[in-house]
Amino acid sequence: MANFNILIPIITFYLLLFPISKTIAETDTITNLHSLSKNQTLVSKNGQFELGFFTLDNSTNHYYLAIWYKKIPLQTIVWVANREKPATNPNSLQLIINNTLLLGQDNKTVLWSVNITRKLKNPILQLLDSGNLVLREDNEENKYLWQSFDYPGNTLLPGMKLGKDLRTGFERRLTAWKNEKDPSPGTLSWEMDVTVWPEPMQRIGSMKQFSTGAWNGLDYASKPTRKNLPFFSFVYFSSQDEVYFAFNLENNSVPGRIVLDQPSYRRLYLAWTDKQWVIFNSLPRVFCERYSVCGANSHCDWSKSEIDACDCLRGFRPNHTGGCLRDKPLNCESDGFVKYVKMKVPDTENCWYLNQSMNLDECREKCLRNCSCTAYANSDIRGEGSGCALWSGDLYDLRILPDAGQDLYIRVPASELALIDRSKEEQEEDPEVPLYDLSVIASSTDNFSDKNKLGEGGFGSVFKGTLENGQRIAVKRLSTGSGQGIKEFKNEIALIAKLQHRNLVKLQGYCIQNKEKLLIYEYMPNKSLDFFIFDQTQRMVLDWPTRFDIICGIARGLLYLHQDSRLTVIHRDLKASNVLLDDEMNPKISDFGLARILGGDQTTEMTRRVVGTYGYIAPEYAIDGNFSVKSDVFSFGVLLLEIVSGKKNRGDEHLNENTNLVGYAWKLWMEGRPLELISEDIKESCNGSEALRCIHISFLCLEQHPHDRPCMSSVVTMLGSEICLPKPKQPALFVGEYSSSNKTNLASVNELSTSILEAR
Ligand SMILES: *[C@@H]1O[C@H](CO)[C@@H](O)[C@H](O)[C@H]1NC(C)=O
Ligand SMILES: *[C@@H]1O[C@H](CO)[C@@H](O)[C@H](O)[C@H]1NC(C)=O
Ligand SMILES: *[C@@H]1O[C@H](CO)[C@@H](O)[C@H](O)[C@H]1NC(C)=O
Ligand SMILES: *[C@@H]1O[C@H](CO)[C@@H](O)[C@H](O)[C@H]1NC(C)=O
Ligand SMILES: *[C@@H]1O[C@H](CO)[C@@H](O)[C@H](O)[C@H]1NC(C)=O
Ligand SMILES: *[C@@H]1O[C@H](CO)[C@@H](O)[C@H](O)[C@H]1NC(C)=O
Ligand SMILES: *[C@@H]1O[C@H](CO)[C@@H](O)[C@H](O)[C@H]1NC(C)=O
Ligand SMILES: *[C@@H]1O[C@H](CO)[C@@H](O)[C@H](O)[C@H]1NC(C)=O
Ligand SMILES: *[C@@H]1O[C@H](CO)[C@@H](O)[C@H](O)[C@H]1NC(C)=O
Ligand SMILES: *[C@@H]1O[C@H](CO)[C@@H](O)[C@H](O)[C@H]1NC(C)=O
Ligand SMILES: *[C@@H]1O[C@H](CO)[C@@H](O)[C@H](O)[C@H]1NC(C)=O
Ligand SMILES: CC(=O)N[C@H]1CO[C@H](CO)[C@@H](O)[C@@H]1O
Repeated sequence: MANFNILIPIITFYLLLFPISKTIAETDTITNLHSLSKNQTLVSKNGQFELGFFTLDNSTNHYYLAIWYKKIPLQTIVWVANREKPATNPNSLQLIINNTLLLGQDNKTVLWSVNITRKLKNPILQLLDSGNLVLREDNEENKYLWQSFDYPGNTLLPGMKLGKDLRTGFERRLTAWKNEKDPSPGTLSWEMDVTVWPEPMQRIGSMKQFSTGAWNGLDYASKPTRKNLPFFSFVYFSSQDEVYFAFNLENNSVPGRIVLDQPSYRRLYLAWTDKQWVIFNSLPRVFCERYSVCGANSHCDWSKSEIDACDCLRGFRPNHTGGCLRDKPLNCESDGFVKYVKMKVPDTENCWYLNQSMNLDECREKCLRNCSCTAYANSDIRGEGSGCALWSGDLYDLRILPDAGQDLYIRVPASELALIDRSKEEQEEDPEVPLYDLSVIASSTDNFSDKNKLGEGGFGSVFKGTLENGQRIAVKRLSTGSGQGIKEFKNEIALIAKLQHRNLVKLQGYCIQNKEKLLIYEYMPNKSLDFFIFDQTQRMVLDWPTRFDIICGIARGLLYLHQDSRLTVIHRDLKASNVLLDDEMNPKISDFGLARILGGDQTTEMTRRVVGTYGYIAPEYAIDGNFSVKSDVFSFGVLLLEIVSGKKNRGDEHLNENTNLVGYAWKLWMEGRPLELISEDIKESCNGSEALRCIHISFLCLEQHPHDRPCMSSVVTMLGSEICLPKPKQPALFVGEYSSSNKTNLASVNELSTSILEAR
């Protein structure tokens, strides 16, 4: 057969089977007058399948009546009659049909039986080439009184149905074997959940484990692709009488089956090629396929690494125990919908309405009219899409799929939509940023007098000013020199002005006159974070709850810069002195976007000028000049440790000469006493598990390789909930003293380091 990359040679355990039956005269039927003794088998007409007795382990003397492939030399059991009651006395095993079908032993013990309600005339038991064992009357060729396909074990064969008869309530489901040597039903099962939009569901016990999603007219959204399952094609049937899943094999000369394998808690798609069973697929495959792995009202992005895969739906925020909660309540009539693409639709347990003939507009209307409707989607994605499915309540098990899925519309309050709409308008029309006259600013700051100087930053000095109307402002006087022309400067100003978030300092205006370039910001009365956390007396002001709020605020501000604004803005110089505090101690990030104004190119990762601060700067940025959102995440990691410990990463008087804070924190972590890192001043107000979580998250942010660091949306999620965090590796202990032994590198680093700014 062809070379499939995913072929995995299969399973040795079937080799352990010990067939004990021998065919005497090949026949596919037994009648009323006969019975099948232990050394006899039935063989289907064309020799595809065989029924007989077998043992899994001849040491235990446990015998089972089973069906296996006749043409495949590796004995492969597809069905077992007496799963729960093995026969122990093999010399007296008999299958008797006499108005009933029963497997007895010693003339008294019934190991397995079939109930037939009426008296049969000339009953016949026949093994078909499909692998189906049927009981029928002699003259009724196609009317089965009982069939093994109705009682599946761990294996689904072509032609078998997995689903429910809606008239009688009769259900066909798969249950895995307990283990390789015990075919009795295990905990892993697969069945059709009959909701208004039926969905096949795999469970461990009663817990949902995995679903490919409901049938969308074309397929199951999240099933393996054609490439991975070349021989299998799927069938979905739904009527008033019956709902089921089934599969066909595209090439009849290649046997294939689907098996629930409890040791690995997977569903395997197996085909017989090259003289062995090969696994063509094994589900669930990836993190995102675990049932609702991100919790309620969130989605899992298949294309992202595990640590970044989960995110709340728009209009929701992380819940403390996992999953997401609505940010603001719905208003009913005035609500709107956010569209998601390439989605596996939510678990249909909360789907309350399905109509195959409605169109999308009617669907939206119907959802909007019912205040408890939370989402809608087409139920059939063929062509332009048709049909309508509506959900209520919390939404579970949403995935963003790489190459499948469909559009899904999630209800949000109008205010949330306004945020999205406004940014659309902004794209067309840039907001006016007020231009101030230099004389106005000069007089508001007493001609940039030293007494009004608030600080000296990387990009120039900052002054406090008071406008004539009494409004206070902060003026950043950019150090000129290189930089850009007036037009580029104005463009950048317009872009920065668009970045508006409650955790960012707001740009109020600018001034460009003579050789001055000034940025006018809202004034922050409570200075910057470093003023508090590193100061012997001021640090008392910030108790743990305040610090935790500040941490979460910084994370949200940074997330906005990286992801939620229309631009991707990399801060490049995040540090305690760039986090300002308003009158309620809310953190506001400052100096964002300045690297752009000063000529850095954000769109290419390489820049010749390294902007940043010793102690905060990520190694790949310092050494190679590579910056990305992940270098900001690194700086955030350092800041997190500083806020928790009240110590500076670099040059703290309380730390040993040879260690920095990151190294010290890692040492405590490895020694199992991370809580000793917590600043003495906040020990009383401190919530240990929150602090521990912060320390843990900081190590994830400080990973050596940018790819291993989480993105800010994951950081926000991790801060806000008690989800399990991955184990951190040793963080990059880099603080600006380059220990690289690579001479070439050292030379270029020394050049770069002249422009790396010393922390204030
Ligand atoms: C099969 O078993 C029956 C009873 O156990 C015995 O009478 C018969 O001789 C056996 N036949 C063969 C071919 O072993
Ligand atoms: C099973 O039976 C075979 C043949 O009788 C014997 O060689 C083998 O050792 C037995 N295996 C076990 C595990 O008892
Ligand atoms: C089959 O059923 C008939 C009548 O119920 C009974 O007389 C007969 O003994 C049964 N045969 C066997 C083999 O059980
Ligand atoms: C089973 O019953 C039949 C008929 O009653 C008898 O001939 C046979 O010896 C019994 N077999 C055993 C193992 O008890
Ligand atoms: C057959 O009927 C008996 C008595 O009604 C019941 O206990 C048994 O579970 C039934 N067996 C099957 C396989 O349905
Ligand atoms: C079906 O499988 C057989 C055996 O592997 C192969 O020779 C044949 O080309 C296949 N047919 C098709 C249509 O793929
Ligand atoms: C949020 O968490 C609480 C427990 O802290 C839980 O009771 C509630 O169901 C969760 N809400 C959602 C939507 O998951
Ligand atoms: C489905 O929608 C169509 C079009 O709106 C409507 O005429 C029909 O009555 C609906 N069917 C059901 C079962 O609600
Ligand atoms: C509104 O939705 C709920 C499900 O959340 C459903 O039970 C109810 O029947 C719907 N009401 C109308 C008028 O469709
Ligand atoms: C401000 O300072 C500049 C020189 O630094 C000087 O030329 C100017 O006259 C001063 N203006 C005021 C109002 O003090
Ligand atoms: C040293 O740096 C050069 C240039 O970046 C690189 O090609 C080389 O692999 C490095 N050597 C070591 C030992 O890191
Ligand atoms: C701790 C601290 O300095 N808090 C101040 C923050 O700013 C407000 C408004 O100026 C003051 O009232 C607080 O005292």
